[in-house]
Amino acid sequence: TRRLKDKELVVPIIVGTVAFSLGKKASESSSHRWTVYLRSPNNEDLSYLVSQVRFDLHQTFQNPQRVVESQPFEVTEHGWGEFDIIVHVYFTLDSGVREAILYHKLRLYEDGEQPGCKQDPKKPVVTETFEELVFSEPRVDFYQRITHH
Ligand code: SLL
Repeated sequence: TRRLKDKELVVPIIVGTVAFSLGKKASESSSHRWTVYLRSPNNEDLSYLVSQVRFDLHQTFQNPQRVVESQPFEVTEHGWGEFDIIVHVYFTLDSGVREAILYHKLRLYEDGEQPGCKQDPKKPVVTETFEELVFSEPRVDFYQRITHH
């Protein structure tokens, strides 16, 4: 299929984490419950563009490569430490693009808080990384489908 030589398609996207302290229910290997997610800035369903997401967690997790094949693109876990999550975003076939790789640091503590400090279990720590997915010289059909969806 033909490509649009002088065009690029830019899609804003967000990777985020939300973490809750387990408070009194905490154990040594599980001080927090957290969720990592891929979302659209306006929270629209991403299925028109994203076919699958793989979240690569720290090697201390069982089966650290977590594949999510439908909305919502998110993984919830229990853990004790912060680390960089690698997010592989796979696109619908008509994009002609295999994947994009994004990074987001899981934060369990606010700035200035020390690991092990007392945290309110009702108060989440939320951080988000804003990204732009750029499809340069997009396929004609793909470009029209995405811009008109
Ligand atoms: C550190 N860079 O060394 C970090 C790594 C890894 C956190 C943190 C595993 C939980 C489980 C978990 O939370 N790993 O055992 O299921 O501090």
